[in-house]
Amino acid sequence: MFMRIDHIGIACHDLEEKIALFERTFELTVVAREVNEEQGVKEAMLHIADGEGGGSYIQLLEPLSEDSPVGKFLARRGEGVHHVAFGVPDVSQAMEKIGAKGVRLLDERPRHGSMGSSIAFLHPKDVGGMLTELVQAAEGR
Ligand code: CMX
Ligand code: CO
Repeated sequence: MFMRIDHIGIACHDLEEKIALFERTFELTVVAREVNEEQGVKEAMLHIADGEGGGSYIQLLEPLSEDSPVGKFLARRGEGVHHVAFGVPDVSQAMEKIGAKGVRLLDERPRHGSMGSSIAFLHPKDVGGMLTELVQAAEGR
């Protein structure tokens, strides 16, 4: 069902500072910057590799407010890995399949993700404590 790891989401207080750190340390390149009001984040995607079905990235996330998912995470746990996103060919189909196994879906329907993708989240408590995102990349990416 999963094609690949699409991205690892990392929560941070200062997006510009962490972009500079990841560029300097791993020689990665920022390929997209976005504000996603619905998800409550300002974010940057840093490209790692291309593969069958799409690329893989590091997603750096700065919260837009303290009561957003990433804002709450930072207050409780501090900076670090926030979620893992799996690339799937069809996000609605993956939601249906995984939901039928008793895993709680945090989204009733797919939402807008980075770079034109469609995304949905699974409850971390139902998948071993790892907040999990399903990503269907935009056509042609
Ligand atoms: N990873 C692992 N566990 C997490 C977690 C995370 N990122 N966030 C919360 N949890 C845990 C909490 O520690 C808590 O555990 P305990 O009960 O043992 O303390 C439990 O989940 C429930 O937490 P909560 O108090 O209900 O936490 P929130 O109200 O913050 O909700 C969650 C958590 C996952 C439902 C919410 O963050 C959510 O809906 N996330 C999906 C959307 C999102 O994260 N968007 C930002 C990224 C956007 C993008 O990638 O594009
Ligand atoms: Co993500």
